[in-house]
Amino acid sequence: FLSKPNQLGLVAVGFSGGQGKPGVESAPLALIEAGLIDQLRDDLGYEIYHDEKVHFYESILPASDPDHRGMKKPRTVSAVTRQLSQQVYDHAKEGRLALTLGGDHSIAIGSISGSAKAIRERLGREIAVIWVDAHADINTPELSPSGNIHGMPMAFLTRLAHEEKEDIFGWLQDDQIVNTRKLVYIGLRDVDRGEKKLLRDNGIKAFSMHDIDRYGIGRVVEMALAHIGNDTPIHLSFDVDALDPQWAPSTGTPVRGGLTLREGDFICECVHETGNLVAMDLVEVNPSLAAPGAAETIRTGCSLVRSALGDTLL
Ligand code: B3U
Ligand code: MN
Ligand code: MN
Repeated sequence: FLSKPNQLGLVAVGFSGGQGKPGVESAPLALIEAGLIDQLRDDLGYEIYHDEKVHFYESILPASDPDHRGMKKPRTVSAVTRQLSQQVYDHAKEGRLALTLGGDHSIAIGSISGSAKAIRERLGREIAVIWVDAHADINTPELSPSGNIHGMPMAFLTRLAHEEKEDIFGWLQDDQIVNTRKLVYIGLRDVDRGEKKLLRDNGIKAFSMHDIDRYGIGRVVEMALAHIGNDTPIHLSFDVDALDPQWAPSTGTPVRGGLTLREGDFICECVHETGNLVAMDLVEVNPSLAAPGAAETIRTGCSLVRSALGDTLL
């Protein structure tokens, strides 16, 4: 599905406004300083398209941003994701693989809407989303226990949540929306009551840690890929908190009982092997939390991206 499979479009997003803890905005620089871009260029052979900066979007942030429907910083998150959507679209429209380094998970509203639109225009196809996370991030504003928009991106991307106001995600057009049948979760273990009902009522496919214990990661990935179909462009949205805190302690909402590093890398390797990956997000690395574990978490993040982009063990 990529017309230029060896070109990688990179967007570094220094954004933390989808949740309350500062520090996650410094992850893109930390990942780059750990050598991620060099590894992708020198070891995996990608031609990297990157504007050489981390975006903080200072010039487009609203002066005032009161809560709306319980959402915190709705206009800020909306403005940033709208801009990011265009950036990812510009890469994906060229037929490049689009890699977004966050930032908190609210930025997926931008990255996924951008790749969905580009793939529709370029190929007339719907993308599938593989969402790897401890959390389902599909709260509607009314269901959300926190008001943090990083717990809501999949609700807006599927239109389970809708808002008319142009400056609060009203800019999302039909061609940027994801079909609930093309969404699959892996790694869930901290899902809110309202989200569970939403997943059930809408028949959304989800593999929890329980499923991974029961079937093993091999069969779970097989079933997840079978669900979306083997001829479908894939956007992989990877929240580092899917991994056990042992491997990714420096993240805003760590949840025990998660994936091992190998299980995380394995998911990414299998997605790469499909040949259908068109875009990836890596989010929720927060180098300022659990400071002793920051370096470990950054290493984990680099490993996940390399695995999805074609690094192999042999
Ligand atoms: N589901 C909760 C908690 C949460 C979601 N995503 C993260 N935490 N990282 C919420 O606030 O929506
Ligand atoms: Mn998430
Ligand atoms: Mn999460």
